[in-house]
Amino acid sequence: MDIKESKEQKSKKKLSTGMREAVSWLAQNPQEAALLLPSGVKKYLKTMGFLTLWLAAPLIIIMAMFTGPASFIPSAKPEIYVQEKQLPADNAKIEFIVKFQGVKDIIPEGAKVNIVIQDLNAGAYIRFENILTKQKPGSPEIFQGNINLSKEFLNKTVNFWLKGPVHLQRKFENLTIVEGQVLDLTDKPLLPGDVQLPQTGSDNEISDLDRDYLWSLLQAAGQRRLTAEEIISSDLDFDGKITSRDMSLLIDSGLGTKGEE
Ligand SMILES: [Ca+2]
Ligand SMILES: [Ca+2]
Repeated sequence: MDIKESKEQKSKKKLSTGMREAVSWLAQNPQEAALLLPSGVKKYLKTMGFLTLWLAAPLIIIMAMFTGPASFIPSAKPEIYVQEKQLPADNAKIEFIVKFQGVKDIIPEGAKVNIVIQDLNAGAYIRFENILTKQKPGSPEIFQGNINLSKEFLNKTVNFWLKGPVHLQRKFENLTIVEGQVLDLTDKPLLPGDVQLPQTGSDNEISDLDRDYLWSLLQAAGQRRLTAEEIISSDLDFDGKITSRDMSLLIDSGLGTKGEE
């Protein structure tokens, strides 16, 4: 009994030693080991390797997006960059300058205007809304802006309408817009006083309604803090406040004055 057991133990020992040696040889000689593997096993290992790679790659990318450095996430381009990139080939970038009567302070935010251009021969119209203009350094009343104008309106006789946020509309007749030339509209300043009424907005006329609403805001400004909407609606000199200066500008423009149609 003892002898039999000891024989079995001996053969087990021999087998396990042999296995250990074989495994260690395979580990040290991977190229020879690969040659010894049956082709089915090799194919299986290859497939598993590919699968792991393809499954892991998207997972690694997703993890990097959430945990990696901020630079990995594509950053939003500034608006102006996008606008210039998207300028179609048949458009021209036209720079214009405009005069807002009564502006005295430095206005970093700029002011927005609406523009309509009509080709007098073809009859075609084009409209631009909320075009941002920026104050020119050293000239508080002069603001500069750009429009991406279809080339069909260049070198033609056009009518040009311009309206400021709280200003009467101006009409510039028989203009010719030339690419590369600044369109100077400062000879007819935009007159302030057509305030944005809470219900009806502006109507291209300076009336009692504009004056009364501005007056009510002047009174309210002494009692409470005005809302941003209230200030924007009637801030005729863009200084961020409703003061008696805004009322003076409205009166100077003239009660009953209408914008040019
Ligand atoms: Ca009005
Ligand atoms: Ca003001």
